Amino acid sequence: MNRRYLLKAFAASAPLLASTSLVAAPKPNWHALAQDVRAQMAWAWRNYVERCFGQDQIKPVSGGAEPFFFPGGPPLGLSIVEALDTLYVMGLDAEAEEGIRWIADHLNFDIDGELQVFETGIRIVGGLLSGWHGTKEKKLLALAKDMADRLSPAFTKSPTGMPYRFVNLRTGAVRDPVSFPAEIGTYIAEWGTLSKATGDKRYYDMAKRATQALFERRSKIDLVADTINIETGAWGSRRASIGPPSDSYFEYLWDGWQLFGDADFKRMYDVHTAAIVKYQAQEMNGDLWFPQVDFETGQIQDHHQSELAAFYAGLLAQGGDMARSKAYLASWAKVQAKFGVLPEGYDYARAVAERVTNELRPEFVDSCLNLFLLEPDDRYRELARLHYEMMKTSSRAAYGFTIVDDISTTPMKQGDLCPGYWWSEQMKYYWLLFSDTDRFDYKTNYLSTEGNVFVGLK
Ligand code: DMJ
Repeated sequence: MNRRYLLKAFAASAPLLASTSLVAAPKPNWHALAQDVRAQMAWAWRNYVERCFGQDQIKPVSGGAEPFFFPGGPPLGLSIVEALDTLYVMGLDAEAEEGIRWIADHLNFDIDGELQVFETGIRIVGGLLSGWHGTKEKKLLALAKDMADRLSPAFTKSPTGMPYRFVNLRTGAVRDPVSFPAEIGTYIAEWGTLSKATGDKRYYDMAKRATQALFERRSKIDLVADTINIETGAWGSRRASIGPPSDSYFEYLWDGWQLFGDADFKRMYDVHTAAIVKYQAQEMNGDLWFPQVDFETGQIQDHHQSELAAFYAGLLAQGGDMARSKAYLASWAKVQAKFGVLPEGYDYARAVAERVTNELRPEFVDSCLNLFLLEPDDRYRELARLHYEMMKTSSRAAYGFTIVDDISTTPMKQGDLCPGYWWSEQMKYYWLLFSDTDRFDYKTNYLSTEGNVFVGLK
């Protein structure tokens, strides 16, 4: 499928969400599409195994590898850990088995090196937990616990309970007290699941305390700024944003409620959401956006919208605000229609891409899936189908799928990296949207911010 055709298809798709009636279009064969997604996953996996099995990330253009955690140090098989539950839910059992074998034989966290607590939590602890949930392989749970234990000093050594950003896996030495909401409040799903699995409540309490410590420091208008010193509690910026580096903090407030029924999380979610809707929601040219605002006055600072913020459409839906959820997804659908591939950054006031890269991002499809799970409507599948077809056009390379360095050129200029989350996120989202697989419970489920399934694999 060529780019011009896809752009036309995108343009036709944008009003779909806004209109109440569906445009009569030939109905795609969703199950055939799902098989295509599965085949692409199997192909990419084989390339990864043959080229750089065990390395953190493949470079799909050159066939090389790129570390994620320790430049020059040991890899942690990040792509394997991220892929596990995706392989499982797709029924790629031999591949999942291959991954588990590598993990059992090679993964050892007794390393004299420091890791970023947030990324390690959502990717490694989360990936191992979802792999364990799917396969019941005990070694995966043991490794998840081992890693969470090694990350714990970041929380326990902090005077406020908000974690330091880095910790040495062997010595427990901590570093960097200047942190961000996502790096402080994105633990309850992984740490809480670990508490449930091990019967040790310490993990849950640690994650909850960190979240509450941040929430308690919110401004009088119930917003948080995006930088804070975790030792002193002093804010380091005035910028409130639903995008990075705050994004998944809001997501995990809802998740603490959804996964564990903890009303404290629901209250925190409600308080922040009311403030975000009041001070940040902005309608412009018939679209809905969420600008950055001053966290104490609510005054708009800029109209930049990070692609990563597209997850918020799904979160609004989960929280029950279907109208704003659909409006926000429709705003992003229009940007897709305009560019084909979403740019990393978009200024909605000027209608220009401020950052023309695309880091092979999953957030838009994440929202399509979250809406589809609540309201199984082919419109969400259709938006995801366009996203998928365009990914194949712009990102497919010799040995897998890659980031795009410039979406504004024809053809788009490819980079050379498949980020770890690609294995855990969009491939799984496409599959779940198109396949109706019986390995997934479409009614009762939970997917983390990294797309890791902690509830719902069958
Ligand atoms: C993922 O690592 C997670 O979704 C995280 O919360 C932010 N986004 C990246 C992928 O874009």
